[in-house]
Amino acid sequence: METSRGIWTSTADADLLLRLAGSGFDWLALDAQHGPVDRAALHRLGRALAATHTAFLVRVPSVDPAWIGAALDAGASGVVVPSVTSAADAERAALASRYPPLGERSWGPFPPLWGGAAPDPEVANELVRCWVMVETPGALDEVDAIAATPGVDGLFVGPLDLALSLGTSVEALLDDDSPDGPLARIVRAAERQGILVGAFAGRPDAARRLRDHGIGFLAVTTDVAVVAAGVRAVLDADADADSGTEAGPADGA
Ligand code: 3PY
Ligand code: MG
Repeated sequence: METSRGIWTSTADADLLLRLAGSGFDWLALDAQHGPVDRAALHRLGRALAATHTAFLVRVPSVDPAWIGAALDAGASGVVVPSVTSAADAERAALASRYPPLGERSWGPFPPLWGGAAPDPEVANELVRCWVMVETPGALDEVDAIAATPGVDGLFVGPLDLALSLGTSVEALLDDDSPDGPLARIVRAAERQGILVGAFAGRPDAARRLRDHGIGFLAVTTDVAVVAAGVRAVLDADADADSGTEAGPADGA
C-alpha cells in the first residue's frame, strides 16, 4: 500500500497555507467545493504555493471541465473530483485533466503570468493525477468501470457523503470489514486496475482505520482541526494560570 499524508484546507488564507505547506505534510488539498476558494483565490493561492514547491491538489466544486482546467492551470499537481455518479462522469473528469491527444484540457497555464515557465504538455500529462471521488451510490455501483476508465489515476473515498447517501454512519462504514463492504469494494477495484486509492480521514483515528482497509493516501486532518487542536493544547498547558490567581494585566501593563 502506498502511503502519504496530506492536510485538507477549507480556508483561503495564503499565510496560513504557506505555514501549513512547510509543516511536514506530503501535500495540501484546497477545497473549492465546500470552502471559499473561488477562481480569484485559486490564482492567488496557486502563485503563493508555487514559490514553495509544495504539492497541492484542488478539490473542484463538481465534475466541471472548466474548474478542473483552472485548478491545473494554477499549478495543482492533481484534482479531486467530487459527486461523481457514473463512469461517464469519471471519463469527463479524466478527459479534462490531460491535454490532447490523451484528453481535452485546454492550454492556458498561469505560471507565465507570474514570470514562471509553462509546463511541457507531455510532461504535464504524465505527472497529473486525476482523483475521482467515490461518495455516491452511483459511483459505488460503477466502481469497477470507474477504476478502469483511462486517465483515472485514483479513487478517493468521501466517507461523509458515502455514509450519508448509503443511509449509514461514518463509524459503521469504517467498521465494516466484510469482503463486500463499500470500502473493500473500492479498494479491490483500485487494486485490480493498479491505480491509487485515497480518502478524506479528517482525524488521525479515522486515518488509522482507513489504512487498515488498505487506503494509504489520506487527508489526515484539516486546517481548521489543527488550529483547534493548537488552541486546545495551549489552553490546557496554561490551565494552571486560569485556576490560579485572578486574571489581570501584569503590573505596569
Ligand atoms: C466526504 O467525506 O464526503 C468528503 O467529501 C470529504 O470532504
Ligand atoms: Mg463529499
